[in-house]
Amino acid sequence: MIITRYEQNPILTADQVPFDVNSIFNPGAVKYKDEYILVCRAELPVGRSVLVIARSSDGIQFTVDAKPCLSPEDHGVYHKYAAWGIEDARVTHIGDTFYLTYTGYSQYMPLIILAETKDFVNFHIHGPISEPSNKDCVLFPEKINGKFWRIDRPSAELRRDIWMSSSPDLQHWGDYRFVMAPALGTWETNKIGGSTPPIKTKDGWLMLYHGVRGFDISSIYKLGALLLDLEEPWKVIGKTTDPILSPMMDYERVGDVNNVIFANGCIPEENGELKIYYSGADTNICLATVQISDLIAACK
Ligand code: BMA
Repeated sequence: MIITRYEQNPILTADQVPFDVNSIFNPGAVKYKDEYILVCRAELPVGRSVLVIARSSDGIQFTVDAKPCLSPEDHGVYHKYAAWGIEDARVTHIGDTFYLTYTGYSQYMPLIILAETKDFVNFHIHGPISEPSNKDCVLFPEKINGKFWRIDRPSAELRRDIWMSSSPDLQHWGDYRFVMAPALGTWETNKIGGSTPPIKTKDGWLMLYHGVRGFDISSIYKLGALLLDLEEPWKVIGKTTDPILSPMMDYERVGDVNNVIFANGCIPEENGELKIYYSGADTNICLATVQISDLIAACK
């Protein structure tokens, strides 16, 4: 399968952020009114993250907003669940609203927080939609059989599997179902998690996921893809065996956390190309492109 890194990667680094940060990485991605929007995680020098928007007209050259769009302090009564930072937003367009699902990190351990915006200027925070420990939540962009669905990754003792659940209103969740476990003894043997919100194709829901192999001194994060049944989305109907993107370039190998490729946003284009916004080594933002049809073929 042909996946192409943008030649001038990384496309965004800390020196392009107009306020003091240690790093900018792990962006959610969406198109809004002909603009490419990245909802990026910016780690402040103190070591806690906020979310900040970067905007672009061509999907390659981005300008970062002067201020964060969401900070732990914005969370009111829920602040204590986000006090150590907010991380890794996934953005899903449902109807006329963009929903953000992100990690709230605190002494209570990671949990999932839901917020929404209609214009990427004003945001409304709904609050936690899981207990800890849970992260990597992606929403499906439309109702399936009359209900909203999400994928997440609860952490149970010794298990890091992908699960899903449904909701009538995006706030109250139930109908929990197991989706997929790591393929043991492979690149994803230790844990997996949903990366990007599922894209509807005639062959199924196409979703990127990440897999981790842990070693004594480090872990290696790689990216894979899977296909879920359109009507019964807890059924995995296809999956890449090999990773589609593995740390290889210096900007993926060396950084705050070495050997990490992590993606939580991608944008499908009308010409069939998928723009994958990903981060190298928890330090920067990069771009890779692939044909959606190639990705689907690789899942089968
Ligand atoms: C995961 C998340 C990501 C991070 C990755 C690699 O658990 O915390 O934010 O990119 O680890 O360090």
